[in-house]
Amino acid sequence: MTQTSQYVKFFAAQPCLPAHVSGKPQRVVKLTCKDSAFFKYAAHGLSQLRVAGVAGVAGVAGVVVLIGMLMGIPDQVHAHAHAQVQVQVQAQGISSSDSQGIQAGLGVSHPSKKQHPSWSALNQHHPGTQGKSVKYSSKSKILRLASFGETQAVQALGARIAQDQDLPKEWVIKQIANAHLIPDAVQQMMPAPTPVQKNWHAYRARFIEPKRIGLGVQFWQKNALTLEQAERDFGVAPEIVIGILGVETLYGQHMGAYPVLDSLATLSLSFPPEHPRALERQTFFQNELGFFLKEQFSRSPSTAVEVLGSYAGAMGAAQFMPSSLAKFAVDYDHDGRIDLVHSSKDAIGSIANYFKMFGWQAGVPARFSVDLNSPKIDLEALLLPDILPTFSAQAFEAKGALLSAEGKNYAGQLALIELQNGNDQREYLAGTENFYVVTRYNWSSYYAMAVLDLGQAVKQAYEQKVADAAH
Ligand SMILES: [Ca+2]
Repeated sequence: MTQTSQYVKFFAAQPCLPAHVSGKPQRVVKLTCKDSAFFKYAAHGLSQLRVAGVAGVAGVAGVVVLIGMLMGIPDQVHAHAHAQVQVQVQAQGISSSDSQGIQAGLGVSHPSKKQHPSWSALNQHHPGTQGKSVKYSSKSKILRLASFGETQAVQALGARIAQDQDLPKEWVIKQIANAHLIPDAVQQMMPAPTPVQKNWHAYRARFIEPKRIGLGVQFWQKNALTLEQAERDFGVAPEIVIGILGVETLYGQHMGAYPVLDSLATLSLSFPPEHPRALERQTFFQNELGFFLKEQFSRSPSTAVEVLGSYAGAMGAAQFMPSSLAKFAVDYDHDGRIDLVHSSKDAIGSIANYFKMFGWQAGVPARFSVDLNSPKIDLEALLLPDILPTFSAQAFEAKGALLSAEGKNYAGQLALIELQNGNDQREYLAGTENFYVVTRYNWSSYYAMAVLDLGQAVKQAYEQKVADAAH
């Protein structure tokens, strides 16, 4: 594959055209490209538009059609389809097997590249770059450099955010100018010097272990009523919520020690240009900074506290980014405010609501086992859409992926999920539309597998404990 992937700005030639593909609400976005190239995947991160997935992108003669499942997103959001889109262009076709670069770029199936707290020790203090003016906040031990000040870049960013979020421009600029650069946040965004080989077994072992299972059982016992209520309200089973909370923050025990304003300002203004998707990521964080400031502005100054989170600005037990907080978080303990840091109920309800909004189907499995030991196996075709559910059970089997009896009866679309194990044998499974929903929380099939496996392990241990107590 070519290493010279480049970034080209696209503008939607037409606003999103509503379309219906395979019975699900989908949108087709047609984009015109100035470069003739082959596209496999594109457009994760339309700035205002949340593309839940992109599939079957066929690039010919400079036109790319993106089919994004935009689940649970209000219609008016689509009006922003003309927003600037950054699309990763690969000058060559890339097969699934050597698509590491693309996967890393997309954050799909490549957890080691994920800018996600699960993949880094959040609370570690990396001195990293030495700064002249070093500051420690009262609550955070994270190294911070001098504040940004009212530079031209700060003023331009502040003006844009003020407009996007309908906030007073002077106030926004002041907030950003007073934010401090966190060298570690920049460092965390840097691509790994040598690609890390993906290893599902190693990844799994970090999360599915006795301590995390035991604490999950305790969390379940303590929050059983809320978890049951969330299942009734949103159709999301307790073990799914538990799996997310366990993988994200050890049930709220590691929520991050980075001042969120500083992290987001740092990544909005000083994103490392070496990153293969620097422009897109920087735009993403600028957007998140806007949502964060909007939320801060809504608080009265007396209740405004320094919010801590991950180096990427994810907050609370559920590690919601500010835009997710604005769109999906709920006040589930009904105390009049959303608090994902101190309220387990708000965290549980918000996670369940997030899943529901992304199309979670109650009672439907997230995955099936699959047997690829068939002479007609067409692995390349099966892996092409990556984690996006694309094949009916029949189409899946026609391509040589044989399903369990339960899988054969599945009425939705499936994706073949490939899990690498270093140099050992790869593993495969059939991911359903619900599997895909789990990856909307974090765009990685390894992440989704860990969430599901941890939830399952906690559920078993919890049910055993309940059964033991009954005797
Ligand atoms: Ca609340």
